Amino acid sequence: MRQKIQPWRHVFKLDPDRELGDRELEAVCLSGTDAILVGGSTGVTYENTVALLARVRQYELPCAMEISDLEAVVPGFDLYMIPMVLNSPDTDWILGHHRRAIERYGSLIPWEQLLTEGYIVLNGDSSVARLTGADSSLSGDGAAAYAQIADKLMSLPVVYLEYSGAFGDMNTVRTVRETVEHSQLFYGGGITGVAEAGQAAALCDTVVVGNVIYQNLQQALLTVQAVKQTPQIEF
Ligand code: 1GP
Repeated sequence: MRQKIQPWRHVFKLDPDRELGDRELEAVCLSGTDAILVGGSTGVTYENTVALLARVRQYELPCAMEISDLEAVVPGFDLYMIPMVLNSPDTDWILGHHRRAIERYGSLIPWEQLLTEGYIVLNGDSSVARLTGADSSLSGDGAAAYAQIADKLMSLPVVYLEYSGAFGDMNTVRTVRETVEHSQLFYGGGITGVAEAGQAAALCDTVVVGNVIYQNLQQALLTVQAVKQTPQIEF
């Protein structure tokens, strides 16, 4: 793996709006994953985020929050991931909410704990696509152009290919991979087992696994080693 800002290869994304039992949470946190990312597109509140953070804090792994709603920002995470949805036509999702956050919180913002993600939303049926109106009908070259805006024009630390809920087009992911030089490339979406985990891991720096935790925990746990044992293809 190339030297990246976060040495994370595998991340589990937990949704504060979904139920996960104590035993299941323990299995997730002791699975060998590199970090827990707390976030979701809908139903995330201050209360359910605090509650989930407190439970994850029983374990030693890093816990980051991906901010999607200003009202739900909770202090105490190790890191805050800030999405800028580059392929949304609504500038609120690129910098509008961000401007309001800075106006509201100003000097309270722990800048050194923030990591900006150049989000490219590629599954039109996902909640995040509906919420942001993202143009997810992009070709590989279109997605790669947005990725280069993040990587080369904006120097964002992270490019996040977000297929939430559906496994992505690996040709598109490959095209993006070929063009991203500096940003850490995250992939998330539709990983339900080791085969998909391995494919995404070959092309991306960091693989995010979400939904399957709630659908088939055993398969979810197997993705950890699948990702970690897969070498990245060098381009
Ligand atoms: C969602 O990218 C993550 O934000 C992971 O996607 O839930 O489909 O695994 P899944």
